[in-house]
Amino acid sequence: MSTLADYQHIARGKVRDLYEVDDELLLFVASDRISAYDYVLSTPIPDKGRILTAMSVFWFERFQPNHLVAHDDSRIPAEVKGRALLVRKLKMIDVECVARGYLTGSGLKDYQATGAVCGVELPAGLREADELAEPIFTPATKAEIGAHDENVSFDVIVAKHGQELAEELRDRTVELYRQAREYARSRGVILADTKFEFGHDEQGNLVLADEVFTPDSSRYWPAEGYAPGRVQPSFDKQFVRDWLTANWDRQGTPPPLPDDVVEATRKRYVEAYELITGRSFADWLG
Ligand code: PZK
Repeated sequence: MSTLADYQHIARGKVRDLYEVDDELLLFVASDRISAYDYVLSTPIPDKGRILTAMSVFWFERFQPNHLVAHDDSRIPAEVKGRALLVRKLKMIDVECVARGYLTGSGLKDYQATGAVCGVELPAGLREADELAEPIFTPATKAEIGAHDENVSFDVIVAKHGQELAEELRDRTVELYRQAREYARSRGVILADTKFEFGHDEQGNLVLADEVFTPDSSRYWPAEGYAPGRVQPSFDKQFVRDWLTANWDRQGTPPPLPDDVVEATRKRYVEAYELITGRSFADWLG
């Protein structure tokens, strides 16, 4: 058996942490923390870390090669079992690889300002949440803590990483997105966009890393009620957003969430997991 204190903490994200296990392996740990309106809320959502981990595992099983080594293993400390992944240490490529099939968020903002997203020209007249004729690659570069990732054109990725790798990142990103979107659609969910990180292994293979197709790395919308021209409800966070909109003036830090909002949101994450994977969350080893 192992304990988290055995491992050196090497990185902290908004809602997840990374530890070093040995020369070859890292421990990727998802917390129950939730972010909304750019804040990490003071109230955790019970089981969120386990649900997103289970969802990532479901998708990793479908897309190779990836960094996942094990999720049920004696090297995973008991205190994080079910919400931690043992992953292969990679040489990470510092590009946020985003695919978009629908126009929203920073993509919509850039389109409204310039008619293009990351250098990809789009037809005139598109509205919030419109589906694009073809999914597009809209890379971003990691910002300083507290700032938003910066959308950049494909040419910026070419300049930094060369034509061959840039094309490989683009093609892998768009193909992964196409496949997952088609699958999600068959389950009644719109996968609007998604973000990946890739790295190289010792043999030089381009390997999928980070978390994949979780609601923290992707926008999921219920297909029922989809209506372009307005902001779509988030599959997972809508109760939180609605409550914060009604109960917080967006000055200072957000207030703690009431129990009913926490419970409804937890239920939404379980529903998303079960709907998308066809698996029961009760069967996920905790
Ligand atoms: C790695 N991050 C981002 C993720 C955090 C930060 N397989 C890998 N090999 C080497 N490095 C990374 C990975 C992965 N995945 C990922 N930073 C480094 C990150 C989770 C929590 F704090």
